[in-house]
Amino acid sequence: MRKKISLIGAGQIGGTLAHLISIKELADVVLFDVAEGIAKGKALDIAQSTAVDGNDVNLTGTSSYEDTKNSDVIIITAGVPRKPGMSRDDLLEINLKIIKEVANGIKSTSPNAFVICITNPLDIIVMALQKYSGMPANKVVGMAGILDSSRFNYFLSQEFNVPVKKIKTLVLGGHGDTMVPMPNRTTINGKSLIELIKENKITKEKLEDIITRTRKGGAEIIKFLQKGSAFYAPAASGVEMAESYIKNLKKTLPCAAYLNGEYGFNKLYAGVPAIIGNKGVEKIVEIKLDTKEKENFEVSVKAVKDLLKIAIKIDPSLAN
Ligand code: TXD
Repeated sequence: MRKKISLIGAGQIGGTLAHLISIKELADVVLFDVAEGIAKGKALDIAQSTAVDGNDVNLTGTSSYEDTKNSDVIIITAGVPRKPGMSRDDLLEINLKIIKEVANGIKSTSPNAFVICITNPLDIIVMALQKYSGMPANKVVGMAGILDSSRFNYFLSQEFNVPVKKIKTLVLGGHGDTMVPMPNRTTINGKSLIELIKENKITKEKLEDIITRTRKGGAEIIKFLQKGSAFYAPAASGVEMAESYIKNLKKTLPCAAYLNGEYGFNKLYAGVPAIIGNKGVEKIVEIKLDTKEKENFEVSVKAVKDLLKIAIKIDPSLAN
């Protein structure tokens, strides 16, 4: 029987997710949105595109959680993006409310689903989603690391004029300005960036510029678009996680996962490499960090903890 993926939020990322999933014939898709017409309209449009390509999947749109029942995977993009004049705290407050509603909608209808959260501010929203839903922490993850790593990869491929496939990158930490791109773990044609600096193939300054551009990768796109934020690469990243789960590929993917002692942190979500297979997050891969990497990772986790404090002020139940 074909798998079922429900997409909570049928906006820019939700629509693109639906399209990619149908092209890959990964699963039947239910597009859910409070704006029912958007969900139904996009589902119908993409369903018609399957007839061009001959792809064998069903797509439906809905605003009823009943229709998402028994999903194998749920990908959440429901939320409000930041508008001019809005503070990050305003966004946090609104999206916390939305995520609570979503958690209530999915926990009884799809208790066994693998849940991928994309809504920002990512690390806190995924933590809140796990708490509100009470679903097992290994089945609730956040998407950010694949996107951040792919941005780092792409910028390096442009700089070195090397195909993206020949580059391996890793970005750890929270999804924000403090994310931690890892030059020590990055290789181009098998050679580490550190070696390439020694060989004068790239200067330290240029590499710093690329790291800064990676950290601000989302903002660069928002500035171009004027309205809304990136959606193609975020959707592709979400699909990679869903595919690894559905096909039990056991890929090691950087994602916001629940830490229970790993990396020295407890009961908190942060961006780390995790093996995703048909049991969800099957293992968190603990790579040995050098002093500088550890320091940067701790700064990033501290930013997540600070935002969590604000979230707890908004909703004290998140403290438990
Ligand atoms: O790396 C990452 N994690 C991210 C995250 C990268 C890019 C964007 N990221 C965040 O994803 C972004 O800041 C937003 O919080 C989400 C979704 O981004 P998208 O671009 O898809 O936003 P849209 O187009 O505004 O779509 C959001 C949809 C919209 O159709 C609303 O009607 C719907 O969410 N919405 C809801 N759906 C269901 N239930 C409720 N309560 C609800 N409220 C709004």
